[in-house]
Amino acid sequence: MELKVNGKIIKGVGGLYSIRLNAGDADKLRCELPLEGDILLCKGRGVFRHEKLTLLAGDNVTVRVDTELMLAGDRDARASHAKRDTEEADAGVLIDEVLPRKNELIRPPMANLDLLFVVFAAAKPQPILQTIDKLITIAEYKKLSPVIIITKADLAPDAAEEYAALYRKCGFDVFIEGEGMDGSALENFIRQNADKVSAFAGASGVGKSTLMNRLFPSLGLTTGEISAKTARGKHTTRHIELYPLDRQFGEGASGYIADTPGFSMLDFVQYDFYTKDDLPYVFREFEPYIGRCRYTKCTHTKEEGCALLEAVKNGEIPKERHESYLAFYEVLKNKHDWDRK
Ligand SMILES: Nc1nc2c(ncn2[C@@H]2O[C@H](COP(=O)(O)OP(=O)(O)O)[C@@H](O)[C@H]2O)c(=O)[nH]1
Ligand SMILES: [Mg+2]
Ligand SMILES: [Zn+2]
Repeated sequence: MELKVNGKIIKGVGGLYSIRLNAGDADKLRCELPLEGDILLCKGRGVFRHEKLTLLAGDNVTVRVDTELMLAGDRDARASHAKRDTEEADAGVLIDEVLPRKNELIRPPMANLDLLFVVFAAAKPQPILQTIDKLITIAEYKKLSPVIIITKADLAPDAAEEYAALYRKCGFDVFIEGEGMDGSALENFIRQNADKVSAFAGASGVGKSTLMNRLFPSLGLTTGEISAKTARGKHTTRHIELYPLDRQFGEGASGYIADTPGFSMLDFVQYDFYTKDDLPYVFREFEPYIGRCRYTKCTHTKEEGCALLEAVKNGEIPKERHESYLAFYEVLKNKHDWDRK
């Protein structure tokens, strides 16, 4: 018998995807098969490759299950969770269809996000505001609400407060975190958004995995692999993985939270997501000033009578943010041939 069931890609490594089935569909499958848990391991149809369709963590998919083939498959492999997490797909299971995406990101590569936590450290590594602003503006452009998290405040409490003030002034929600600090405000925020799909994004080493482990110990316990120890003894996240929030908050929580491997500055600057015409609109604190400049074609870089430059001078817009704007403008102004991602 052939069955079609729906679920979400929660992890993809080397062309092998972990699909978490929707609750009703997992039940449907369990009527036919001795399925343990609600995760299927499978590949995508070959046609996806031909169409150059990259399956992403967060994708909602339809999976085709041949129950006879699956039953005939290696049951021992299915019984052992450890083995299941290795390279073998379940027999008779294939991703058949990818449902339309609400949005997609290339860095980190994910689909259907509601919220993006932009994470940076108050120190170690020293934040590069341009990188942070780039991530924020991409999130704004894709219409996923960016929320700022400043980590390692224990190492540089004053710097953490200054960065927080800067981004709060622009109208963002900001959370300050650090070793030995009370993370309950952020935990509450995530609990209130437990029906959403969110991700922790930011450069590697800023403390994303550490924070996730601290806030959501039950996610770590059930998966045991939020931070895998490498030979060097460092915690690294090698791939994106979505963690179901019901593990932490109980059945009503239908959302997911993702840890991502982060990115290097180099990965990041290669991608152009929006044009220079979009640029003023992806800085939310610029909004009240747009349309008030002397020249209708004002670029807000150096013109006389620019309302935005005036606001920077008066301290209404943080000058660091306008510096990011200028830097992005410089890159974007010479580009004509957009490969929008
Ligand atoms: N002092 C301090 N160190 C931290 C904090 N969070 C993470 N670290 C350290 O920073 C390093 C990188 O953390 P990790 O969570 O792997 O960063 P990720 O790459 O963003 O996931 C590790 O050595 C952590 O122990 C923090 O709040 N305070
Ligand atoms: Mg990590
Ligand atoms: Zn202007």
